[in-house]
Amino acid sequence: MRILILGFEYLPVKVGGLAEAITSIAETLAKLGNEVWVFTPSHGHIEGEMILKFEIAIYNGKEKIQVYERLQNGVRVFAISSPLLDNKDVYGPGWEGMLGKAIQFGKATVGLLNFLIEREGKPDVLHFHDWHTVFAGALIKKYFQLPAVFTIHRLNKSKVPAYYFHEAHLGELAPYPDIDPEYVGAYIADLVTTVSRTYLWEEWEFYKNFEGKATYVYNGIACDFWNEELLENKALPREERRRKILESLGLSDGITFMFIGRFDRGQKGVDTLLKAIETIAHEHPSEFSKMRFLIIGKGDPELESWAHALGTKYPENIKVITEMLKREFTRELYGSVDFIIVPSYFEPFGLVQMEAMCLGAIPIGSAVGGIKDTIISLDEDTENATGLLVPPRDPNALAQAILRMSKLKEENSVVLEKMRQNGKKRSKDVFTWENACKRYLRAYKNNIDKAVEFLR
Ligand code: NHF
Repeated sequence: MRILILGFEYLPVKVGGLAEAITSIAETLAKLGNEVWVFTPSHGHIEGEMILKFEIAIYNGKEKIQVYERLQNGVRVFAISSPLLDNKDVYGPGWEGMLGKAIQFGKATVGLLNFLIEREGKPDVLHFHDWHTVFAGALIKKYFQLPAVFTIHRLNKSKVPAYYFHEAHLGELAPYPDIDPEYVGAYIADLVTTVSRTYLWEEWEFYKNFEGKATYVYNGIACDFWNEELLENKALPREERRRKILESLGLSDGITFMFIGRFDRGQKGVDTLLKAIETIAHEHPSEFSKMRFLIIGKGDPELESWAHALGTKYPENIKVITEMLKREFTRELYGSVDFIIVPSYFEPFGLVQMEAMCLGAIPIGSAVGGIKDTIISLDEDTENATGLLVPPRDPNALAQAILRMSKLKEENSVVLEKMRQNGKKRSKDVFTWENACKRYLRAYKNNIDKAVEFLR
């Protein structure tokens, strides 16, 4: 099949998990024998050969567009460049800049597809990702009528004034003053997918509007990178790796829990973890003295200073790192610590629990979205458990879970070793990009099961 993918992030340009997901989908589809074209804004990453130059009409003026083509791991990547699209702020500059980029990208994709179709014929399917590519997806649907799949990695629920749809030459899709672009994307698509089954049902208020064409396709995890074989100290026993890495961070050895993620107020739940740690420190001081917490990430300044204050209060137990870590070092951490805490309020799929499982760290995660679907909880199935699920936004429940796992660890329980092995197996065998892409290939042909309310 020839597949056209639209993504606002594509590696090496990366803000969050989206770039990893779209790049893995494109490369795996290519590996499975498909011809894959990716259209993406340059965001200042200019690489490859300039293949096309043209102008688009924009705000009563003209904008010069240039397209650069490169071959990246079997995928033809077309980076679209203009003074605005070259801005390094992927989702900006500002809200105006963001919308300007989305519209320019949309109009430019039509010019590029006109050019390619004349030379090579048309793609069999269009696969566009998240709301930023909706203008582009809708324009391609309008001018080329390709079968289209819209994948939502995370609902944004924003509103865009109808004026921008008129500017994008899509006035017919904007009958109200304020329009949610995700509705438009799902409306023009033939199939709408999101990245886990639980997230789809959690957001049924949105997806029910598209019942009959809504379904899910799980992401995968790149086990070739998140792999124990690549650990620097792979020959050492895990406990020894833990001792060494804690020492390098200025901590003595102990039962180690790690959080890694954005410090935000709306999704990742670092506040739930900080409260849970405070509870354990106050109410269970002797257990707390055996615990080590690595809290890694950055974002909201108040959350950062709360974390730092805890780190200063309990320097023997808590290490806070608010700087970007190299992926390789993060891998060493996953391969050394005992537990990973993923306290998200919601999580469409979630990479952290997957990376943890690949490297034998046991996840303790909120029972939401992709976390719930990828972790088999000790409370559900002792034999096949890969981690522990806790209710979201509940610091007391999280504190109890941490105490419980710490006790299991202290008793040197065989249960934990089994969980580690189960997690490695599940991440390697079930959540592969190959499985994800085989399902997308079925989605492209609409040969796929749907979310059905009366069968729920
Ligand atoms: O893993 C890639 C990522 C997800 O849960 C994640 C999210 C955004 O919030 O699909 O997209």
